[in-house]
Amino acid sequence: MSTAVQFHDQHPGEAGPSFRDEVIQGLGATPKALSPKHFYDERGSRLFEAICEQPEYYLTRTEEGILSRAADEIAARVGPDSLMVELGSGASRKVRLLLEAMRPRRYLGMDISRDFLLQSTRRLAADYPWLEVHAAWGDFSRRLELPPGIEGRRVVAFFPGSSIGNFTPREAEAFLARLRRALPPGSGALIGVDLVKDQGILEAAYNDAAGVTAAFNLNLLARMRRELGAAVEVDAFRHRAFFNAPASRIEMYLESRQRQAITLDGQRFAFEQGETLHTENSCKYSVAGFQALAARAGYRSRAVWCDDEALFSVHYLSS
Ligand code: AVJ
Repeated sequence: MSTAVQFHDQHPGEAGPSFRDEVIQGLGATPKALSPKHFYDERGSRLFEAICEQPEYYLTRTEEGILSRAADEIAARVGPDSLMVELGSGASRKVRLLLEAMRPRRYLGMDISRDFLLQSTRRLAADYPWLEVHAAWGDFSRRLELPPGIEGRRVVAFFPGSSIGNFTPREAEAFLARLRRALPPGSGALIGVDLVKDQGILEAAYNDAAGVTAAFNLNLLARMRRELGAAVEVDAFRHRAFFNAPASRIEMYLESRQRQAITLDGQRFAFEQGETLHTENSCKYSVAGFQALAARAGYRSRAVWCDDEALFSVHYLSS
């Protein structure tokens, strides 16, 4: 097998995921809000990797521990000769914990951050010469279909990191139903889901002492300036993250320190002092709550693995 990565554009003919349009729409909305998918330009993807290393951010290391320990069991459920599709593959780090045990035939990484995706999948292909590696650049919230020429009898979608928490429960259910229809019947899904827990632990994970999460959040404004030429005073905003217990989610905001405006394409978006731009929801589930959601989406829950402290869960579902 060559170490070349086969590249696929999921939105051919389009200008790329529409950051500009969505910023104009989101800043014009009441209340102001923007999808967290826009965090992940190259710099944002790197900052996210740094978040994963912070001592307060228990999610990554806990999930990695679960995957390492369950790799053989997961492999037994999925079976050999599979196609593994990773949604939001980022640095393609977690899949490495499964590859030797699972021995899939093909790996397809899907991500919105083009250069980051290419670098990561190239490294993966170099490190696993027996694996056929594909990279699909796109926004999987808009397009989930497998690129042409990639099929597999046994397909498993790998959606780690609790990225599914970025959807509201309603959206997550619709997304899983769409995923089920996009893949051949009998396909599996291996999904990492962060669990509800003590509010202090949750809030610390999104307010790390080193300020990496703050930098990640504020990078959204810097990205507007870099990529769109927006006039925006990044330092005039502050990072906010807290647990909304009734909604069972962490909410992140950029809060304006003063009365000011962001200008983009001749349009002026005014902020009052204290006014916020909502940038992320990160929903937290109980094991049973997530299994019920998956069932509503037409999936059967086949197995679930957790760490000893019940911080995080990994679910194996099949259609
Ligand atoms: C990638 C969506 C799982 O919600 O924990 C980390 C993103 N935001 N710190 C999360 C994130 C702030 C992360 N997910």
